[in-house]
Amino acid sequence: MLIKIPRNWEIPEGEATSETVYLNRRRFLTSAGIAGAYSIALLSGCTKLGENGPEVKPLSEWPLSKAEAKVYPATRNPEFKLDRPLTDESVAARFNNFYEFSVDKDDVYKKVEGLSTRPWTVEVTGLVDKPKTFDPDDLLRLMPMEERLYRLRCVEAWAMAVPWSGFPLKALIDHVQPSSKAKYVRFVSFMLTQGGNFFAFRAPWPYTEGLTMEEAMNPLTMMVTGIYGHPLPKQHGAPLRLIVPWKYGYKSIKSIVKIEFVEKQPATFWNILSPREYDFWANVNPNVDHPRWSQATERMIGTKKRLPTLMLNGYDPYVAHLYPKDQKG
Ligand SMILES: Nc1nc2c(c(=O)[nH]1)N[C@H]1C(S)=C(S)[C@@H](COP(=O)(O)O)O[C@H]1N2
Ligand SMILES: [Mo]
Repeated sequence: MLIKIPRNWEIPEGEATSETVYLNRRRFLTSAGIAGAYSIALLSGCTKLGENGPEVKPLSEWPLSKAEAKVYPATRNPEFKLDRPLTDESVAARFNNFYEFSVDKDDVYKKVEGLSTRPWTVEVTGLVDKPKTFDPDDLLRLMPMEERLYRLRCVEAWAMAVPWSGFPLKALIDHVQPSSKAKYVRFVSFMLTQGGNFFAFRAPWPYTEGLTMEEAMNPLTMMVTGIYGHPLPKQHGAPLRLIVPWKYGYKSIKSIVKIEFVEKQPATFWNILSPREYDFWANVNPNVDHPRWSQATERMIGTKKRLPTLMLNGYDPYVAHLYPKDQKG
């Protein structure tokens, strides 16, 4: 029997605080999007996919390119220790924010299949002396690859802890030699025409993000090509994404095609959509609530556990000096 279930009922506890509630209530969902969202709600209401649902193909079963076979698994950097258990690979793989594909989280891993991640190019350009376009496999050969255990905190008050493989963004920045005029770095994801098979909602696509030069050069800031000792699967942002562990997850842009060095603070995806809710800084701060929910605690996905939110997601020894007090959140 088909019953119209209010969408919030099937959102797991802790995820009723959706980044997209704003969008759902306002003008951004296309009428097709609304119909689509309702049928997805009904389906998942019955079969309960997602976070605790059927397995995905384990990463160890995916084929590797020659360059990938040489670097995975990358050596773990012992400096980055966790205060909590790692999230299971299959839990993280079935609970994703990737709005190019879906406004839900539990079906992203299926919807990304149509995205073609090979061949792929990453253009590094703008105010740099040596602009260059990279094949992601070249980066594996050129860059100092390592593994780090990081916490990732979404602005929606859920969190995970995973091993990322990649290299410090600084290593890439050194390679292209920015001019002294460069004050910000702008990151751009692929255009929807390149594989977005579900036009989730009208928005300022492609997804874009930005950091100050100082944030980009901080040793914590990583360009990520892998997870759990294997190349990134598409739902986590293959072939190359950003990870900025002290900021809310929306800064950690996936499937990057362009990195541009610019003079002015760039416009960014969520900040354009809802500046009051998603600021440019997005620094994790338990004391600054989102206008629609508290940020004091977070739920570890795959568990019912809530943990206290850590200032700057627990990375304040590395980055607190970057911010005046009032800019932390
Ligand atoms: N291109 C792109 N990047 C993105 C997003 C997105 O919708 N599109 N969502 C962001 C958000 S809100 C979060 S919380 C993280 C989630 O990363 P994960 O699915 O690998 O856990 O990706 C970020 N990067
Ligand atoms: Mo997020």
